[in-house]
Amino acid sequence: MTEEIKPYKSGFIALVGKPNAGKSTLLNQLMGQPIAGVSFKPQTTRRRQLGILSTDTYQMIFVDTPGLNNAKDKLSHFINSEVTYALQEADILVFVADVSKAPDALDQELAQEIKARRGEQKLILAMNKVDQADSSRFNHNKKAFQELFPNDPSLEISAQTGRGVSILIERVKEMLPEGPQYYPDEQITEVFERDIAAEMIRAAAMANLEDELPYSIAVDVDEYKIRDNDMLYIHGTIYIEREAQKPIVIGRKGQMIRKIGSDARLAIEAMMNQKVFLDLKVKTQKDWKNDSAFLKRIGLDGAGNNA
Ligand SMILES: Nc1nc2c(ncn2[C@@H]2O[C@H](COP(=O)(O)OP(=O)(O)OP(=O)(O)O)[C@@H](O)[C@H]2O)c(=O)[nH]1
Ligand SMILES: [Mg+2]
Repeated sequence: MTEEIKPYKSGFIALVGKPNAGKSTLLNQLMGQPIAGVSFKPQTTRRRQLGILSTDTYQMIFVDTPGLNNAKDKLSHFINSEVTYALQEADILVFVADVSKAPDALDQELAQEIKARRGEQKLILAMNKVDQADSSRFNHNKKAFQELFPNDPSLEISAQTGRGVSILIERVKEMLPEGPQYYPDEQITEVFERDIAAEMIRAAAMANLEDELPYSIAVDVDEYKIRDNDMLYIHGTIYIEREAQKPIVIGRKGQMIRKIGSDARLAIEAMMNQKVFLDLKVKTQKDWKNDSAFLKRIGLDGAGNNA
């Protein structure tokens, strides 16, 4: 008797949705470990990042994307092109919705855009943050989101607690097309650890700084190495747009930069499972959001080329 051999399945699954919906939190939950920067402020993610889940029978390549925005600078142009690229490449779309709030104009715009561009792609509506929403509002919001995607399956999840996430994986598995194993078993992302460290420093800065300042920040890791004592030594530079922003990032007697540094260090230590020494500096880079050479240097230019 011959045993039936099931074909290997694989595919790209884009996590899309409004800024702050919980896409990166979901990516970390799907992977069972933190690989993407998360903060409570919108627009934390600026570029695409893969989370690769491999088994003997399938490989799911989740693509975390930045939330779309409508600003006009070169950085925003890059961010939006990252989303477009992920949408084009994906076999399956997971629309992450924050159901603690009703869908707004941006949700509708995104839903329209997806409807217009989507060909054969399957879609799952992942109604996120169900741990948070109170039940009466939640039912109302849930229905409103389902009306945006009337013909697609939906499910409730909490990216934070993990509720519903294994069901999401099951659904994705059913939808996954036959395909090759694109990445080796042990590879979990395509981004270098030092780039993830930079994202975690930026997420910590975003979480600690108020108002619009977080959007003026870029982070570059200029040194990343293991020292003799087995300590990971990281030197990062926080770039701001204007000199006047410097004292805010540094804070009174350096309090702010120390807090950012210690939050970021804890996040990187959790990711790397290793002791980290983190040294941070603050520099001004005038109007960097429109400076092509600078954007290229820190990896925020050239959509589609950095996979
Ligand atoms: N209560 C609750 N909070 C959540 C959940 N998922 C995400 N959050 C929080 O929502 C905020 C935004 O999460 P992110 O994962 O950074 O959101 P994102 O969609 O990646 O945001 P951008 O990168 O800005 O597009 C963070 O404060 C998360 O802790 C959830 O299931 N429940
Ligand atoms: Mg994100």
